[in-house]
Amino acid sequence: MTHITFANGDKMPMLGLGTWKSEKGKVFEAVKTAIKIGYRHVDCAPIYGNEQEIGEAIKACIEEGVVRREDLWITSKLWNDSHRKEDVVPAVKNTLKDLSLDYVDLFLIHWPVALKKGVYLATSAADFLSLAEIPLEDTWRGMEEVVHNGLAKHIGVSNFGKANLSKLMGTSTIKPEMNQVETHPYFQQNDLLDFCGENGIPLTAYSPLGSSDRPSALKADNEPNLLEDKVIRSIAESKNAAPAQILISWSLHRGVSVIPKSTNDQRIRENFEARNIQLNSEEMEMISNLEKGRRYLSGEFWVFENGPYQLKDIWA
Ligand code: NDP
Ligand code: 1BO
Repeated sequence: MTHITFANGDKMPMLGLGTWKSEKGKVFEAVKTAIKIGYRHVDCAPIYGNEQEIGEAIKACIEEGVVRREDLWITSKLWNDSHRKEDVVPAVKNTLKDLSLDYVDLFLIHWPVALKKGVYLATSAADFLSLAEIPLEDTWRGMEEVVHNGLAKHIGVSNFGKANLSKLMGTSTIKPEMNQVETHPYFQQNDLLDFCGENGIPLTAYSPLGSSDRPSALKADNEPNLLEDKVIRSIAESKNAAPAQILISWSLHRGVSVIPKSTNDQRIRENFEARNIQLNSEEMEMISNLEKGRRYLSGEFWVFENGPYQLKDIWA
């Protein structure tokens, strides 16, 4: 399977380019390289601070005749400070301006966490709005308007567990069409994958390689390194492949879209070539046995003393 097909027939390429931490000054070339070698899916977000440069790269590729807009799948996300229903359409319009696009293919609620307007990352409990003040259902009404206004073809969520997803499925006229979450062999999310499958919601895997370039403030001590895992490395060696390719291929074999980030020309190519790697059932099982219940992005940065969010609610 190379694409996820939505109910209206639109097809999202399962392998895309991630852009969190892709630095300004580098991301233009990274996106251009990726599109030139065949990537047709780019994952973006305003919080990544680089949508303008990504937009320039997309524009350059279209102007050079490398690709047509309709052949690209561009995802972006609603930042947490724009969860009020009336803030959602203006937020996507800002993203579209930065990306120099008329529409995005997919627009996601980035987190089930609301921040006060203008807050980038929280530094105290006072920066938050609780879900009682802005229910996710209200934010979703704003997301539906985004589709009705032709600003996004599809809408979905990110970092949602079953309970938060269920809140939206009960009341919405457009159901969430994607859940983008952390998943890799150390954190497989099989329960969520099954739940989403039963409800026709595909998953996209973020941090599929272990997100080793995260800021140190978001890292725990002695984190296990996925790319160094002995089983992953031995399967990679047996196929003359790179460990990253095995991780990407494993996700594709599970039917989960995957968006590895790189700004390195060679690794962008290497990751794209993972489409061609076959894993047999024995190899899939060896990788499935690596489960450690280990999130790299713990979400602890949303938890403050006397704040309205606890991890159990965020991941519910
Ligand atoms: P990844 O797991 O994609 O890892 C990125 C790191 O892996 C970088 O250091 C990169 O370095 C390195 N890398 C890339 N390719 C290879 C390779 N072939 N071999 C060895 N190392 C490699 O981490 P991310 O956290 O960035 O996740 C991917 C994307 O998912 C993000 O960029 C973002 O688009 C999305 N995301 C969404 C989140 C959400 O809340 N919705 C949260 C986190 C991520 P280099 O660039 O030098 O190649
Ligand atoms: C706060 C981290 C967001 C990555 O998508």
